[in-house]
Amino acid sequence: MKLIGSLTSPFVRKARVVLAEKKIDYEFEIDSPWTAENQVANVNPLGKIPVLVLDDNTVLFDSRVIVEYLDNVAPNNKLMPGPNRERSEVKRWEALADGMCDAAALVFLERKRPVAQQGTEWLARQNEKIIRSLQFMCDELGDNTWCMGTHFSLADVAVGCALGYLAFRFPEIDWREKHPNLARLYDKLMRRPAFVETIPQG
Ligand SMILES: N[C@@H](CCC(=O)N[C@@H](CS)C(=O)NCC(=O)O)C(=O)O
Repeated sequence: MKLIGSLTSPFVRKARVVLAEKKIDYEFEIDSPWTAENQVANVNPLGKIPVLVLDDNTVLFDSRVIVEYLDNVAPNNKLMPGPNRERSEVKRWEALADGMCDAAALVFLERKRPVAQQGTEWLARQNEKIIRSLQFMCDELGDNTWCMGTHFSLADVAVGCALGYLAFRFPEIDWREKHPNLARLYDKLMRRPAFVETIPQG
């Protein structure tokens, strides 16, 4: 199978971390919808990454669909629990982490526009989503070892990718200082090869 994506996207990182945690071989094709002459829209009409191309050329997107597929394609190192209630909790963590990344990516893009054209209220609205999400993550994690308690899961992968993206693009948001338990979680994740090998760069 082939994964299409960039070295900076937190959604692509989530898919790459899951591929590594599950020890699944894949080809990584670097492409980004923000580069000239990119081919992303040829495989995903939404023009977004990541995209997973299966061996029979079936195309999967978005990242949540991809990681759920990957978790089920190999029985080892399960990242999503079977029971409905726990599974929904993991998916809620993932929705929260992804939603925080959506807001952060919107801020990043808006800030690239000329200052006079930037929507101040709209930027503040996105920033509030980020700040609230961090607080929610902090409260829910508490003193637990992992997001779901004692078991490492997709929730930790998603949260780790979101925190890593903030650290990469928004060093001024000091979530480490404000939320030491999130820093502890991220540091623990950064001891895993899957996270070390996918640190955002570019
Ligand atoms: N919900 C999607 C979000 C993917 C996404 O927004 N990817 C960004 C890169 S970080 C992208 O491709 N943006 C291009 C665009 O919005 O046109 C997923 O989880 O895969």
